[in-house]
Amino acid sequence: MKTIPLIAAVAAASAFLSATPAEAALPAVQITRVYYDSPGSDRRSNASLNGEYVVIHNTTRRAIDLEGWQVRDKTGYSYEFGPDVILGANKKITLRTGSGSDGASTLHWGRRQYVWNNDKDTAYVRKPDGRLVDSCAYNSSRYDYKNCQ
Ligand SMILES: [Ca+2]
Ligand SMILES: [Ca+2]
Repeated sequence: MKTIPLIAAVAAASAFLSATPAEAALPAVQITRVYYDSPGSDRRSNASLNGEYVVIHNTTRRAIDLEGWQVRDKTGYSYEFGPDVILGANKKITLRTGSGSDGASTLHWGRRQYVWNNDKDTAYVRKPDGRLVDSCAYNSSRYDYKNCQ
């Protein structure tokens, strides 16, 4: 019977998929928040620029090397992670728009202008080869931030 191997393969595949139904659909590295309207008046002070940020979460159980990965907005402004940026297992990193000291959980884009529009925009995370890892779109000026996923 030639159909038996095929049936066995389908059964094995569905058993694999049902093992992690929720996780399978979500990217390993996720944008979990875009804080796009920083607190107070937008006067472009460094503190105000740093009140704008995105949070990126490594949802996996292994560390991920982010070197060369990029964060972009809808317009195409882009931030590239430098060398030695390792996002640990189940760790989050915050990318702030302004300048400051980078650390294990906070990085700075170094911009003098806002990047995340106060009404609508989309944050993207891409691998060095351009492959899309995750995106987070928002379209409301009623709120100051969007939680994604
Ligand atoms: Ca504001
Ligand atoms: Ca923008």
